[in-house]
Amino acid sequence: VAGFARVEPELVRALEAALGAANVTTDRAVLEPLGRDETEDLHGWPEVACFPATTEEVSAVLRLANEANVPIVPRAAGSGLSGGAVPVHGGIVLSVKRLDRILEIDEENLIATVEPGVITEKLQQAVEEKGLFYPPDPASKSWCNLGGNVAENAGGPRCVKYGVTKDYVLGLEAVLPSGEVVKTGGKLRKDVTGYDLTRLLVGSEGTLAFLTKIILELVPYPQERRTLMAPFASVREAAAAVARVFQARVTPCACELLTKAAIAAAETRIGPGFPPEVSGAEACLLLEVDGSDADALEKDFLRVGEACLAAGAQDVLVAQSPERARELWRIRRTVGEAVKRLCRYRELDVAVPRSRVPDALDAVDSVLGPLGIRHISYGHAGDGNLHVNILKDALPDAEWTEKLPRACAAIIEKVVALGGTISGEHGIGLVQKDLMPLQLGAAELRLMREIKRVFDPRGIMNPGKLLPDGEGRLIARDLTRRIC
Ligand code: LAC
Ligand code: ZN
Repeated sequence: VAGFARVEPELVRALEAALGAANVTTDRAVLEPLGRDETEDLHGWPEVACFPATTEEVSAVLRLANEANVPIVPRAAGSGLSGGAVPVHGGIVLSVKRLDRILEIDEENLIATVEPGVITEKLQQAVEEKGLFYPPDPASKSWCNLGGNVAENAGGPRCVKYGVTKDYVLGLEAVLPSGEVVKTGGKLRKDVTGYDLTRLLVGSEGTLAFLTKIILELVPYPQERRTLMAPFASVREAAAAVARVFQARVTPCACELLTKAAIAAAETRIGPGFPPEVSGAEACLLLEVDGSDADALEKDFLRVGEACLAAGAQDVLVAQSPERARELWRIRRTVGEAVKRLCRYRELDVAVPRSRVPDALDAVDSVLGPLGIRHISYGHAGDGNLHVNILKDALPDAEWTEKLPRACAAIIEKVVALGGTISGEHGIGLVQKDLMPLQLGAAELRLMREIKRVFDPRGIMNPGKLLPDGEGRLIARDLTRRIC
């Protein structure tokens, strides 16, 4: 894609005419926070921010941007962890802030229709009041937006039983860079008419279109739940126990692996909260089972606990009340943020088949150990999804910059060899795009580039994200082999 145009005063005036002057700003104090998300070390500057309130207004902005060849960066809450919302080429940040209505909770069809700016937990609370459940629960659920969740195909602890965001999106309304409005899917659980454009747009990280309406499937709210913790004497044992839990033929609604360092980081930040037997152990599994039948749940709960003990757990502790369970989950949800405040870091978000979680952890150790680089890894082990936080600690800047890309590439090569993937839930965005050729072949990458061109011929939608910059411009494979 050739260079983009700058945002000229004439374009700002046209945007103001379309949205009203109050909903368009070039004020640097407003633009500054819109230049970053939750990914460390990244900051861009949008030239102008737009706050549309209707699909028609979104369409007007996209049409103007496309005609002027100016980048559009869709923006929801900015909770992303791969730099997807960072405006690296300037241009227009197009916010979902005023598109924040729950349009309908259809209790006959168990379907919600929302605008992209609705806070995830707000929808969850609204449907829960009606005995319904929207399960995907990213750690940032109290402030992230459904539009961002759909754009990134967000996950979370409960996805191990209930599936990730894409499993709930039945339909979308989206605006193409041309300004055309497209509708995909509908209030339909069965719909095989043509290519599945819904699935294509989910997880497209704002690089294809701007989402204006989302149709989401709901399920009955599971009234009963039990939360348990199993401490282990080693990370390896805890990791190996994960597959054993599922072999007991129970699907827990969460199966999280936490290491001692991960727990310590969270407890240092918000105060102690885990039982001492757990915080003192090398690692633990945080598990939850849920359902609507208390007796059946009790059986599942016992099977999970027994599977942990059979796999070598030092103990199995049960949260005594819903309040206690909530406290444990609050600590779990703080881990990511707490680890990221320790020092400079780079996070990988790999996923492997769950039985390979111990091998994935070994792979990380085998690459970082010899380099003397520490990592804090934790996450959705039941999904085989680990957040590997590689810590800079006191490593000099030059060494960090030199070693980090090769270490990341070496880890990803090993993960891919285990049947794994670069990103389980945080997306590719800016920080992982150069790793893509380690997993995808030339044909797959070509298809993705061509899909991008069909939706967005001028390349204005969230430029610089998801796809690697140039064919073959990657860290040489031999080089990565050399260090591991
Ligand atoms: C978590 C987020 C960071 O699982 O995905 O903590
Ligand atoms: Zn996560």
